[in-house]
Amino acid sequence: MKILETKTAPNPRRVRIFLAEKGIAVPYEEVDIMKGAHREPKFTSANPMQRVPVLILDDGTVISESIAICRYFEETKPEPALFGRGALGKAMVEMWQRRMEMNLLAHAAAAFRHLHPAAAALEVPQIKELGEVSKPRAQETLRIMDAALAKTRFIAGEDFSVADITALVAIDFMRPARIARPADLANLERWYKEVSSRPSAKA
Ligand SMILES: N[C@@H](CCC(=O)N[C@@H](CS)C(=O)NCC(=O)O)C(=O)O
Repeated sequence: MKILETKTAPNPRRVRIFLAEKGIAVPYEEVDIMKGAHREPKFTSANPMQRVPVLILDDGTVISESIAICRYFEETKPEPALFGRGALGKAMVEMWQRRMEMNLLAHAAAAFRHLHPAAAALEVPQIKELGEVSKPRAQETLRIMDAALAKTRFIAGEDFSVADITALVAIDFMRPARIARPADLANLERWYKEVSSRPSAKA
């Protein structure tokens, strides 16, 4: 088993944090997406979407998409549960995970991909307006998170979950994406301090 990833990219970091929380060690193989290694035939035959991360099982089965990879490991090692417990808990995690992915990580990624000179080879063409419009949308999601975090310790409730992982990775990626984090979101800051001080955040 191995994971093809790019150490500096946000989506692989989601999987690394998830595995660190689970206490699972998987060998990683670096793919330099900035040099286009993910567009080579060998990588493309594993993942035609040409994206990292990719999990390759011992029998050659390929799983791509960060959350699909995380779900695989949730099933093989259920504790600690990171996708919630029971009907309500699982639904809450799913809801927040999707919100964090679609309304925070996707906007941070769009701002980076459409505005940052380093992403010019990845995003062709770069559309400046798409990048700019993503910034206030990401900030709006932070405000929604702040209101939720006034009531709960973690984003989907009282337990740390994959939704927190996606949110943490997205917020950290706002730095290279050059999206400012509003200073007046006290609940968000309290949560950010706690989740970023977990040992897994360094994975
Ligand atoms: N939906 C995918 C997104 C994966 C993704 O966008 N990966 C980026 C790195 S964070 C990538 O491989 N980019 C290469 C490219 O854009 O050409 C997932 O959740 O894993």
